[in-house]
Amino acid sequence: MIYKNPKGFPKNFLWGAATSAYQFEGAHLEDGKTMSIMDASIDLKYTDTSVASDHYHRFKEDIRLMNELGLKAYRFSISWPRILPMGRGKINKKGIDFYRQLVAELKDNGIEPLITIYHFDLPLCLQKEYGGWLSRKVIEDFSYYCKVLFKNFGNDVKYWFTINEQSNMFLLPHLMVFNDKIPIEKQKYSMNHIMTLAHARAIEIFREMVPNGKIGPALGISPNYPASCKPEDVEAAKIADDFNTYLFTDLYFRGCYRENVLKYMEENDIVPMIEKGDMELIGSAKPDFLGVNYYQSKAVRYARENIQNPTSSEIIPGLYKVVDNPYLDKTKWGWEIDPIGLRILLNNLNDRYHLPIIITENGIGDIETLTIDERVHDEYRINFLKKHLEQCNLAVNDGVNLFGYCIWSFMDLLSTSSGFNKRYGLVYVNRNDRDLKDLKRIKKDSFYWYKEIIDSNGKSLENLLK
Ligand code: BGP
Repeated sequence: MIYKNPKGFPKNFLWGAATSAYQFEGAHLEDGKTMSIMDASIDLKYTDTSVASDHYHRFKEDIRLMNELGLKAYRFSISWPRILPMGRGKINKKGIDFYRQLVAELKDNGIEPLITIYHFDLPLCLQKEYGGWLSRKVIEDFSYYCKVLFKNFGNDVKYWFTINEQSNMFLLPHLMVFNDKIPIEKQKYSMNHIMTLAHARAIEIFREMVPNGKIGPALGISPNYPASCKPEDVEAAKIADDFNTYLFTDLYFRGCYRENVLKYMEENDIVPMIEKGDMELIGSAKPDFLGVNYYQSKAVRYARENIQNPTSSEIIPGLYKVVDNPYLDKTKWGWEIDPIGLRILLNNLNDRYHLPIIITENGIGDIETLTIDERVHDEYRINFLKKHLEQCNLAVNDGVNLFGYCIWSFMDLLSTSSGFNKRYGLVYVNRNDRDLKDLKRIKKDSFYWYKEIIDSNGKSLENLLK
């Protein structure tokens, strides 16, 4: 539905951009920081996190660019092993100092800091000691880490995200570390339960320590369409949403497991250990908002029980399997580009939970090189962002309480799957996977475009869309 007299974006809308520590900072073993599981990941070809975009050494220059862009908000994550090199116990003062300077510099430039507490980078020592997210011991260590952050930054930072993309053990299992002696499916549901408890504890502690702050999860969501109007496919799409989205959001916002997911776990003997008090804790932690990372939608059809070797996370035999959507273009990495899917998703989430929503990540990765006159003409990015923002605006008109939008990413950084070969930034970083070059920052065409959008609080979209 298109409105005849649409309203614009809300006043004080948080026009933002995002990054994460291991993808952006570099200095992975500097000033007391130890390795995280992402620094040590052997499964990911491109995770040489030692320099990344060198933000650790250039954050002042980077914030000057954010200021020039006119950013209202900047979402970044804190590196747990930079704050607590042993995962717990002794605090690394240099780590605290770095983020303190970062927050102060952002605020001096009128930019609202949005902190993600956990973005994939568990201290490696905790992985080695007790298996990381597979052990309930991590809940206590995560709670301690949260207390350190809230104590040091709670007065200065209003918006917090607990865990980025909790769904990763299901959707991107290569980002997790599994124990090869326990069936993987069992571990995934177990880790999910433990992460949900850690998220809930973080909120409980936050309420005591940061009474005026706001906190919520940031979830990666790809909504599912039925590949046809065959009732089996429609049902399959609903189930795919249950397993890939509502499993998590119902735990966060309703404090319970979805019945059908619970039955599936029982029938497959993969129910996590749910101890006395767990569901009470999960139910009592009420987030203030939901962060949504949106890149693509999926089309699914019903999948037979007897599919051979269902290796991909995109198939659950007997339930659904992901198929091509012939109506959508794809990125070079096969991600289906679907701006309207974002509007549909925002409306579904709003109807279901009635909570404020912020887009914590949205963007497009591509292979990019500089022109001779040192420019990057990224019209495809402008086009992608423009179309997604238009749908955000329509969602606002539909009644969704959308209070911010963060582009992934502010500047080129290490793509989790493809290093610097896949760039997302509004600002180019002059390096590639083989050669660090001079790491010079160069504004892409999309930088100037986004600046106009921010300056006009989204009004320039109307002109640009004609
Ligand atoms: C999200 C992550 C980000 C980022 C992004 C793009 O899942 O939260 O950290 O990596 O996806 O993914 P990729 O770099 O694999 O293209």
